Amino acid sequence: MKLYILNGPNLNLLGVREPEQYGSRSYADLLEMIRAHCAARGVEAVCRQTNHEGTLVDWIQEAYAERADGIVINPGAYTHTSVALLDAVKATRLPTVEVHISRVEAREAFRQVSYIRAACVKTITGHGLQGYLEAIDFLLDGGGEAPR
Ligand code: CA2
Repeated sequence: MKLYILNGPNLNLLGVREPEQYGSRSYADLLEMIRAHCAARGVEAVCRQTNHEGTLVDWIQEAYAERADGIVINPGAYTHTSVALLDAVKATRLPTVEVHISRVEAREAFRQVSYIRAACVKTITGHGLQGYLEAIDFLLDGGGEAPR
């Protein structure tokens, strides 16, 4: 199996600031956690981070073209603004899990809106970096039926 693990804007800054919100571990730590977990579970993980909305759209389309089995995505602030990401996930019909490190539902009103959520099979919020591993397990353990 092959999963795409996509991260949006500023997530490369993890551990640099706002530890009360996002913890003290770095993006490199996150990559290492995902690498170890996927190796243990025997799944290939393609991990990417970008600050650009269109690049996330390109990678969602790439996951489809490469016949990936699912996507784990933390779209960062594009969660709250991007119809393009919603359309991309809808179009590919790949089972997609939305992950947020913080508990977005307990933060500012604008963070409680998620456009991409309507196309996702699951949303995990507030579980820190562990949330990515839970999303991977969900997809691997049969939760990956595409919505429709
Ligand atoms: O909780 C999450 O995972 C978020 O997707 C993170 C985004 C935020 O815009 C979403 O509302 C919720 C922001 C990531 C920014 O990460 C930083 C890390 C260190 C220092 C500053 C920002």
